[in-house]
Amino acid sequence: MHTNVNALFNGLWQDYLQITPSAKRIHALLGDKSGKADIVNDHIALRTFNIEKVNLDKLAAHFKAVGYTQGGEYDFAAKKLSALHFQHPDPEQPKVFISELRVEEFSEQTQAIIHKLVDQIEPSAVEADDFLYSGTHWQVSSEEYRKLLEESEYAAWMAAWGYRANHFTVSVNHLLNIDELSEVNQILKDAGFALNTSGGEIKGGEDVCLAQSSTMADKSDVAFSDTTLSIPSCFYEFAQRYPMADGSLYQGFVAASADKIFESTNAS
Ligand code: OOG
Ligand code: NI
Repeated sequence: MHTNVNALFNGLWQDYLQITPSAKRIHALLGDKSGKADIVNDHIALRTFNIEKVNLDKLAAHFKAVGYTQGGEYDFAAKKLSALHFQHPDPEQPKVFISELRVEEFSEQTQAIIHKLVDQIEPSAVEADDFLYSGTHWQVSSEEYRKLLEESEYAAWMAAWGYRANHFTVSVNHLLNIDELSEVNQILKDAGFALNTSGGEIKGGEDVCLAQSSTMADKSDVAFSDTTLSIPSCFYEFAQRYPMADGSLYQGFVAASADKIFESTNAS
């Protein structure tokens, strides 16, 4: 496991860039419009299965090793997901949202495919420095991918992409010359980006102390065991945080909004 938080995030970022070409364009676009070269990352998100070998706790251990502690707990009944967020004592470090699929709630067929994937992971890989940006550790066919897609887009995404950040998030609060998330959305649309409109372009708002929007995921090639397909990879998110009653900015997530953000990896 990494002991340096920057090394961990650099590994995650470099891997994400390889399958998310929009990320560089978005940085250039917002950096330019806001008069600020550096974009501050509000948070990243990671996905996994709740199988002991690779469950949420196993991913979280990599963040705990660099000083993160647990924040809020979130439940997504319809998507059969549980999630936790983690934060660092240094508020300038990104927050981390980790979810896990409740595998036992799916059909026997889906469970069998998922277990077959996880069984192929070398146990020691889970604690390696690069685990959180190591991608897949298994062979999966396009047929199995399609089968998973019928029951859970999340399961299918995991089968195709494995362990990596599924998004980074621009902190709108830190942009210069841009005050509102709606302005960011307009800049993105004017530049031709497709936004996730599930639940509206802006999810949440000042009333829940967090407004969020996201692009629809880029597409990138995945070499399945039988064929190569171009499928949704990763997306970019934009978050504006508002102060709570005590005056400090809300640092958590909002389950109703997150439920829609997950859909950014749906085929559009
Ligand atoms: C995470 C979706 C939730 C947020 O900011 O609410 C999320 C995912 O797609 O894995 O990122
Ligand atoms: Ni997010």
